[in-house]
Amino acid sequence: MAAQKALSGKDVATHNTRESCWIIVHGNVYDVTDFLDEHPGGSKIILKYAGKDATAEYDPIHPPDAITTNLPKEKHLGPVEPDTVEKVEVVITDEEKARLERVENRPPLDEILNLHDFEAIARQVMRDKAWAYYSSAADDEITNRENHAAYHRIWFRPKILVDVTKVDWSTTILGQRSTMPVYITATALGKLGHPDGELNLTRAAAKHGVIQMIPTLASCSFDEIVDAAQPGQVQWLQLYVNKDRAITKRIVQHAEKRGIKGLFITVDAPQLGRREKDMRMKFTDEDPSEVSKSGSDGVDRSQGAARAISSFIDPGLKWADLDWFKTITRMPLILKGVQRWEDALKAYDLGLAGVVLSNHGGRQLDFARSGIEVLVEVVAKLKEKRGISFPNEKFQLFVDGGVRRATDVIKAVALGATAVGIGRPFLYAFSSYGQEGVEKALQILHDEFEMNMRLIGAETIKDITPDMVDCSNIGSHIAAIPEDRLYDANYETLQHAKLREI
Ligand code: FMN
Repeated sequence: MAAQKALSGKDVATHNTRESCWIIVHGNVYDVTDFLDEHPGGSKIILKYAGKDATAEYDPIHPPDAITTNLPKEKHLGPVEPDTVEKVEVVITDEEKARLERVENRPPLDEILNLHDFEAIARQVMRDKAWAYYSSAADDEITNRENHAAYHRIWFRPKILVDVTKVDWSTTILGQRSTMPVYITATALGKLGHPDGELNLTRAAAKHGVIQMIPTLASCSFDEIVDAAQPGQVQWLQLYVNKDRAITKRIVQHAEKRGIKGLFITVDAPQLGRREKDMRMKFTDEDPSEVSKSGSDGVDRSQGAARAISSFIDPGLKWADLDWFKTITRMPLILKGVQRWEDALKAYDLGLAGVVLSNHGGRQLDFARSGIEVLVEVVAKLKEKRGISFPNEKFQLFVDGGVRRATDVIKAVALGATAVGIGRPFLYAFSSYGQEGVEKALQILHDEFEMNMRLIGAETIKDITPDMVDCSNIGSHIAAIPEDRLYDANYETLQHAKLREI
């Protein structure tokens, strides 16, 4: 096929209206006129770049192939002559100048002592939109805070006079080795926090021998993330199930072909939660009259980055669909977002490989219980109903939400979890310090493991047993506990609606 003749930037610039709207992304021109009202993020943001190069705005929110896969072939107009494209003028506001100054003043990584520190720095150095998306949770954010607080209702019963000269906290998860019972869970839109996005996690995970769960809604493409892995590095895929099952099948089978070792199907998000910090950011950023418009697909554009990118998720997904997954893949199937023992039991009976007891980091149903609380009831009920004990190789229990210390992980392991997922702390680590930040976060966890394994009297992960914790208060939501000052100081209070500035 003959190479397409490149268009000139001048020509592209004339298509700058709602009636004829062309944009440039990664050196190629696209006619998005008919797509304006379909765009999950609304038409206004595209129109801002009509006739111009939109790459810088496009990159953090979309996988690189989003535009080529979503736009019909005839709307791909070909390459643009690079020298003829007018540079989009970037206006650096006073606010942005102040933020860049704060970035310069970050403390060196040596001074970061715990995972809370990353959050404190990230809050000051991240762009407001990114901070709002990462930190936000549903409604009053009660579950978000409870996720962490629940760990305060579990206390240790350490063993003494155990030879802990050598301690080893490595483990096996879904048949794969990991240097610790922790994995990097799936979190969408990595490029909002750092230009390398999810690749920061892939590279740091390789260095530290931990597993990364790749999100469906990553900002880097799935293949880019897999390509960045070292030979033998273990990765899983988090799946949002598309209404179009052919797309889902393609994603799943491609993942299996690329060597993915586990498929985590998210089941707690038939609709994305209302995350008000994220939503309020959208309102302050754009003209409210524009963003509240619905597209022809009926998707509400007013609800922040999260809602904007998730309209494809199938709210009709049900138990009966799980048999279909077994026919299209041989990867271990795990449900992510189980919140009651009855559903864990169903998953076990269906022969799945495990469940993640999770409420999506408090971003979905507010007043959902913490994963660690649900773990205690799941372990008890599956023992009672099916006579199985945990940890269990055939049916593995995972927990995520609010885990910030190795002691939190040890509590979950003692109660029967194979491993725990950590989300936000790694996002904050790379948003503040890139890949090195994530490496440091993992090193901190290793250091905390070493000390705490010794202090509770466990040489290996197998030696961490239920008798080492007192969780008799786990179901009590009124127990008085000392304040967790670091965590609380990081917590940003929700804002009320404000009058417009005059
Ligand atoms: N879970 C998913 O199943 N799919 C996602 O795309 C996804 N994106 C997330 C994006 C952000 C910014 C955050 C904070 C969480 C996201 N989660 C997603 C939920 C996480 O996988 C995990 O359940 C949660 O972050 C754990 O809580 P933690 O952040 O307190 O560690």
